[in-house]
Amino acid sequence: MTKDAKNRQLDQHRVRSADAAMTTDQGIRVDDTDNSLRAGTRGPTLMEDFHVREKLTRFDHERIPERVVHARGAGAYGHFQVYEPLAEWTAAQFLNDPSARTPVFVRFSTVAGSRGSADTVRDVRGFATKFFTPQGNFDLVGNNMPVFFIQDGAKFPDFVHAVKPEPHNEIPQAQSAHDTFWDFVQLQPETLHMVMWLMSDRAIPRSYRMMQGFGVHTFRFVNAAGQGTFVKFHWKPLLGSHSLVWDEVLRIQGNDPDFNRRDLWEAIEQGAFPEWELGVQLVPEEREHEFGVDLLDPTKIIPEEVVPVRPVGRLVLDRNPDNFFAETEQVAFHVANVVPGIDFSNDPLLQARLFSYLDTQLIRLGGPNFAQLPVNRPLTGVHNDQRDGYGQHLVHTSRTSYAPNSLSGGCPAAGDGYRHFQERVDGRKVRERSPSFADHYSQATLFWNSMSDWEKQHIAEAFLFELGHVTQGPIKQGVLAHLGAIHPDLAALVAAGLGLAVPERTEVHDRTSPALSLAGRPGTPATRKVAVLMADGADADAVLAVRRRLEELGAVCEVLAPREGMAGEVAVDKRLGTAASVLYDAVLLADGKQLAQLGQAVHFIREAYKHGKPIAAVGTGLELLHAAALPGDRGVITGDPVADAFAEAIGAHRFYDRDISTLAA
Ligand code: HDE
Repeated sequence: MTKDAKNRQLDQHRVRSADAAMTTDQGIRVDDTDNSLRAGTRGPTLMEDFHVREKLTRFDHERIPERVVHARGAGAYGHFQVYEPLAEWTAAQFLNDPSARTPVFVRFSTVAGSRGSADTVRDVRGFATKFFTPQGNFDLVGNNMPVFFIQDGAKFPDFVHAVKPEPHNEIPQAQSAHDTFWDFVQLQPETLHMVMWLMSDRAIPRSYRMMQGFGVHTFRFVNAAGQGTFVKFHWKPLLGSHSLVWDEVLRIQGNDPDFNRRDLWEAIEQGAFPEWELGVQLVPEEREHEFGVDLLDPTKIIPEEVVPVRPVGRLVLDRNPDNFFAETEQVAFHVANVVPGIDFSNDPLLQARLFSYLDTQLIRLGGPNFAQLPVNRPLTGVHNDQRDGYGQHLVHTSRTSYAPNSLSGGCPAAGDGYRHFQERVDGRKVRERSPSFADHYSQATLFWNSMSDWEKQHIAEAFLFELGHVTQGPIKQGVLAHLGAIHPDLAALVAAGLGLAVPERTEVHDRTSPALSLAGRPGTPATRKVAVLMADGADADAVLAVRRRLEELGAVCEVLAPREGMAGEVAVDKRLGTAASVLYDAVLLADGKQLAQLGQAVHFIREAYKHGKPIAAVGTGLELLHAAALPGDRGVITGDPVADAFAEAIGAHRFYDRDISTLAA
């Protein structure tokens, strides 16, 4: 791996004490760390035991406040490279030099859960990128959905309080399926478009590596001539956008609460570096009002079919952090970290964020010097007259800490420094929303209209699950009334499941935006996990031939057998009882003689089938397939040659159109 500047900078801070003799924090060698100093072997412990006191004090102070939102996350280093200079729109240096690799740190996260909550909950995912550019740090602090729940940052504490565990009993953890969230939704209909995304499979991504990212707000590019262009940022994963299914999610939470974190970690360790393409939607200032929505309203998109997403660069994540706390926990993103050439819009949600992130870092990281932490340090060096504070690591040697000064040169402000876009602002001070923010339904309808049949079914089922956990009838009724205004079909499906009256039919538009659907997205078997079910009697040659082909295409195969060790001549990776079908993307059945008798193996296959996963059988694996008595054969590959058809099916991800109504598994 190439050592970029950020790596070199971090190298200076890495501490590897494995072989060194133990010392206290003061550097004094420790003779014994297992026994405290006491008066006699059975006597009281002595205050003068400075080593044990220090050790316990340090332990007592290990925790810092978790993030108020996005507490649960996973990060990685990598680099970004622009394809072509974007000088026409932005002066940002890292967006104008195709030969430069800009180091990045990315942190993915869920929003609602605590730091130790499960990864695969129904939630929005954070997708925050810190670019260490030659002009300082640029943070693109986005999500995996292109809109947000509220239009004004003033509502953020209310929204977060509503979705978080309820205050009296702190239940439920990392779930929106409870009264306070849905109460907020029914009373605050600006949430509805985002709620449609949240009820869709976008909220349960298969992998951080397989989800889109969005800057959400409209930002502004500014070119060297000071000319502004509105811009919306998009990340598109090269592995395609894919999701889990809800029943699977519930089971993964028990089997592997670290499912997404582990997936990212393992892919990078195995050299399968995840990649995204950065895209921009560009809107010249004079076209601002052409789209029927207000570009400052963060609950709206500009459909890609209206303003295409122009691919501008590539992000690669190629290195795991060395220390979770030092890097992933202490990374401090801030929407206001922008470089010359990138500026804000007046989106009232974005404007509130400009205050909140700095404020939160002060309490979370214990004072104003958090930018000195290795993961946060810009590559440019920092020169100013800001001084002191908790945790000051720098030894400023100059006699002066003010500007201007005549004693030591000071730090003159540079003429070519960051210049805010000179937008003309003129208005009365009001606490009012613009009437152009008033429509809360038409894009929720657009989202519903754009879904395939199976996506619609998943959305309706998600509403049923969520509202099924709401205890107050009027809240369900309130939500249902809104669903009626989004689409009568959706309202009818949900009303039927809840046993409630269908709201009166309203007229809705029939526009679509095909880019919103996850259906039919091209896929690849690369990095997909395939469970190979084997036992002693399997035809090893047939299995290995398929396995070889899948691995050539980048898939990861794990051999599962009734016990660890060897299955015939093939090494076993895991005991069947330790694994679960929900942790794999596809199943290859390689033995039927022993496994067909094993309930665990039969359950494994039936569950994989229920979750739409490709299944292939070779040799006596056909007997196992037979024993599983699946109700259909969509995505079940048995004919010869198996390998390529299986690989294609894995790339297609899931067979959502299977009839699973008779499967109890
Ligand atoms: Fe955040 N958000 N947010 N947010 N947000 C935080 O900052 C906040 C919003 C997002 O991996 C906090 O360091 C306000 C939108 C991500 O470290 C906090 C408002 C979007 C992350 C905060 C919003 C985001 C955060 C918590 C409404 C998508 C995790 C800890 C005005 C575009 C970054 C922290 C990481 C984190 C405030 C709305 C994305 C409290 C006040 C919209 C990805 O400052």
